[in-house]
Amino acid sequence: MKTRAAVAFEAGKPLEIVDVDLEGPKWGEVLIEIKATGICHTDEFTRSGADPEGIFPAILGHEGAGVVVECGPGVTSVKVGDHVIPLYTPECRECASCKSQKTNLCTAIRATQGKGVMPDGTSRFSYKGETIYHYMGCSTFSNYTVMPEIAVAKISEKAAFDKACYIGCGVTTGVGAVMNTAKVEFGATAAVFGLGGIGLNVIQGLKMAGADMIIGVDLNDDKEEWGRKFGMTHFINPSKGGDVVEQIVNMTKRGDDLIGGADYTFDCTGNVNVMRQALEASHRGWGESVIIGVAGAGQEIATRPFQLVTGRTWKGTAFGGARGRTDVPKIVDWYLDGKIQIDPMITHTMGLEDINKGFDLMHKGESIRSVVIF
Ligand code: NAD
Ligand code: AHE
Ligand code: ZN
Repeated sequence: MKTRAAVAFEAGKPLEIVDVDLEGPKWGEVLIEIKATGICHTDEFTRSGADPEGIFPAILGHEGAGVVVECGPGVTSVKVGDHVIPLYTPECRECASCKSQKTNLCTAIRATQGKGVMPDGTSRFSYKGETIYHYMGCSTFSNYTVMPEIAVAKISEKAAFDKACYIGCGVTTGVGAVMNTAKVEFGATAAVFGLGGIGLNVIQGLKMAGADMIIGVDLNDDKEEWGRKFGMTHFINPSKGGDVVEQIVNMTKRGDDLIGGADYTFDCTGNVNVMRQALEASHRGWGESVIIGVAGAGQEIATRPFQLVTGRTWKGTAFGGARGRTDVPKIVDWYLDGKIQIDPMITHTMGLEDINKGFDLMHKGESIRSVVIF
């Protein structure tokens, strides 16, 4: 079949909207009609050429929601008509990682996913006879896509696609980093670096967990109002001067604690210097710093080992530690029950033809999430 898609033909170039060829689902795969997709900074990271795993030409997009329209042979867990969210972190429930119950990082199809192909080693997409690669196993910047059934979460039909899609990455990543990775406790102090589509969800997760002090850090002053909407209690703009680590350490001294430092810090920028600040702003002896941001090829993190010797822990999280098929339907229900907010964070919607405008808005710091509606 033909499907309309935004194709990244080359790194660093705008996406091009063309009709590509799509083969139907093979064994264990489903064809999904994507109804809406968010634009995450990770899509920009790969489009820009910074992703060491970036492959071109490819159809990017990994934050979608849609409907199953065809099932390949052997598919048992979903059926035609089911509303689903594609999962860039699948959940096979059979690999050593899934069975360990220690991680959400299912390894069943990671190798082929990283090479832009389906588990049988081939792509379902082509254009004028040339292969177009899949992205993060999802390629939600296409009106139709093919996914392995282990990489789709069946969700409530009550959730609107243009909101539910955000649970496919941003919401789950932010809220999950707090709940699953950091396991933040009631009364904790926290600092969130980068108040974009991910950072604001970390803030709403911290609020739900009952954190006392939630410090937001961003270079863009407009983000102060955004952070406060979701529970941020203090704001720092590091470009206004002063040492951000020192400021956080001083702000978090409580009672007879003369040392200071946040119990939990989160990097949601992808900047390795910020990651260091986040670690060093966490409390001596017990502070935990969670890296969410994704850094470009060749970049590395650094700190004095003494920071870890003195009891700080550096952690990372992918998809907020969520097990997609199990946890994503529950997060959709939280949204439907009013436990988490999504609507205000979707600041812009557009048709596929205008997808590059969504990337421009992200660059200008004017959007929180742009959502493409098919
Ligand atoms: P975004 O562009 O919406 O937000 C980034 C925010 O960081 C902006 O508000 C920006 O002003 C701020 N910022 C940039 N540099 C800063 C600095 N030096 N100090 C303070 N603030 C700064 O991006 P997003 O969609 O929220 O994604 C954030 C990061 O998380 C990206 O690196 C993305 O690739 C990554 N990400 C990771 C996962 C995961 O599973 N680990 C999931 C989704 C996104
Ligand atoms: N390809 C990059 C790494 C990109 C990355 O870390 N991706 C996150 C999800 S970001 C979603 O917006 C992730 O899930 N990582 C785990 C995995 O297995 O990819 C690189 O540096 O090579
Ligand atoms: Zn993402």
